[in-house]
Amino acid sequence: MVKQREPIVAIATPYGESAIGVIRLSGLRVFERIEDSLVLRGGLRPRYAHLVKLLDKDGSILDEGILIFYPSPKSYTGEDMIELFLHGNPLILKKALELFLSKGIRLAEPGEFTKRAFLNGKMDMLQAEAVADVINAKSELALRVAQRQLQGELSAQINSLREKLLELLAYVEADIEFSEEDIPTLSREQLISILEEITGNMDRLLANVETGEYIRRGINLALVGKPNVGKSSLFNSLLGKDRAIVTHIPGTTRDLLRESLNLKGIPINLIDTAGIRHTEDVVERIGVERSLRELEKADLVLFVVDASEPLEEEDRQVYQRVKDMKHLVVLNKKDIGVHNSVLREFPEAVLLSALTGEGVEELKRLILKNLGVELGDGMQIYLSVRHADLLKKSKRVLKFLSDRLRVEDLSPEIIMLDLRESLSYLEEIVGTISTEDILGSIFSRFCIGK
Ligand SMILES: Nc1nc2c(ncn2[C@@H]2O[C@H](COP(=O)(O)OP(=O)(O)O)[C@@H](O)[C@H]2O)c(=O)[nH]1
Ligand SMILES: [Mg+2]
Repeated sequence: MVKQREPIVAIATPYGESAIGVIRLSGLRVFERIEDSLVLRGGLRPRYAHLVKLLDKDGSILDEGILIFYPSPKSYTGEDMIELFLHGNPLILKKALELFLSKGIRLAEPGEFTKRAFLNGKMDMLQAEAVADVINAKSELALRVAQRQLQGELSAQINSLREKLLELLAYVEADIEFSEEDIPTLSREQLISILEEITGNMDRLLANVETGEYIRRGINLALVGKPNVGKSSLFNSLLGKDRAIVTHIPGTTRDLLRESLNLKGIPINLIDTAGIRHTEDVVERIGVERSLRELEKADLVLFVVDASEPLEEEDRQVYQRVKDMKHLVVLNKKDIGVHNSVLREFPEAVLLSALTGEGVEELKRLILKNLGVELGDGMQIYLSVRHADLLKKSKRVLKFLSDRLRVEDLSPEIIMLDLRESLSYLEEIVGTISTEDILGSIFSRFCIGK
C-alpha cells in the first residue's frame, strides 16, 4: 500500500537565526543515505530522540543535535522519515542541506512531503489542502476552520454524499445485472426523492462558499464617496486610530491608504480612497483614478454620504459606479442632522457619525452580515472554490437526471452513467481520482519542507 519514493530533503523552519532549525528527510532507505555522516550512540531506534553529531564531508563536526527516525509506514509521509533538529543558524542548516544533497538526496518541492502523505493514503485531498490552510491562516477564525477540515470534517460530509450515490448505484446496477430475478428495485418516485435529498445536501454545502473564501483570504473593503463626506474619518474610526489625515478641505486624501483590521476573525483590508470627483488638480486626479481602479477589486464597498446636506450630483455619480457592486450606503454626520431627502433616497442606509463614533459598531455588524458571517462561525464548514466547482458539476448531473426522470422513464443504463459521472466529481474533491495537473496546482501552494 505505502510506496517509498526517491529520498527528498528540505529545511522545514523559516530562514533566520533561531533556537532550533529543523531539516526533514523522507524516502526510500533515507537513513542509510546519511548514516556515514552521523555519530549516533547505540543502535537506531524508531521514534526515539537520539543525540547525534553531524559530520561534514571532511569529517569535522558540523553540528550536534537531535535526530528522530520514523520508519515507514508510521510517519507523516508514510515513508521512512528523519527529522534532524540542529542549532538554528542559517549557515549550519545550509551546510547540512548541501551535505545531504551531495549524497544524492533531492531538494523537496513545495508541499512534497504532504503530497507523499496524500499519495500514501495518510490523508485525503481535503485534509492535505487543509494543511496549507492551517499554515497560511491569517486569523483565528481561518485557523479554526482549517483545523476542522484537517480533522476530516469536510471529508466526512463529502464522503457521506459519495456513500449515498454509491448506494443508489448499487440498486441501479443490480437492476441491470439481475433484471430477470426478483430483487428489490427503486421506483421512479423513490429515485427522484433520493436524488433530491442528495442535491439538497449539496446545496447546503454550496451556500457559504463565498464566506469561506472571505475567511481564508480576507476581504477588500473600500470607502468611497465624493470629497469631504467623512471617508477618512470613518476609516480612522473603524481602525480605532488616527491613521488618515482629516481636514475640512475637500480633496485632502489624494493617495490610497490601506490598513488591516480584524472583524470577528475576518481579516479586512480597509482602503480609504480619494474623494471621487471631477478635478483639474493633477495629483488629485491621479488619486481619483487610483480610487476607481481600487473600487473594481473591492469585495464590499462602503458608499459614504454626508447626510447633513441634500445629495449632490457628485454623490449620484459615485453611486452609479457602486450600485451594482456589493455595497452598503453609509449616511455620515448624523450628529449635525439628517436631511430628509437623503433618508428618503436611501431608506436602508446605515446612519452614523464618524466623529462621535455613534453607529460605527452597527456598521461593523452589518459588514459581517453582508459577508455572510454570523457569530460563532467557527462551527461551520466551508468549501473552497475548487471543491465548490466540482460539487456544482456533480450536482448539475443529478439535477438534470431527476428533471428528466420526472417526465420520462429512463433505462437503468442511462441512470447508471449519470450517477457514475456525478460520483466522479465527488471523488475528485477528496482526491480518489486525481491527475498530476491537479496535484501540481494544489501542492504548489505549500511552503518547502511541508
Ligand atoms: N460633524 C461631523 N463632522 C464630520 C464627521 N465625519 C467627518 N467630519 C468632518 O468632515 C470633514 C471631512 O472629513 P474627512 O474624513 O476628511 O472626509 P473625506 O474627504 O471624505 O475623507 C472634516 O472636517 C471632518 O472633521 C461626522 O460624523 N460629523
Ligand atoms: Mg479623505
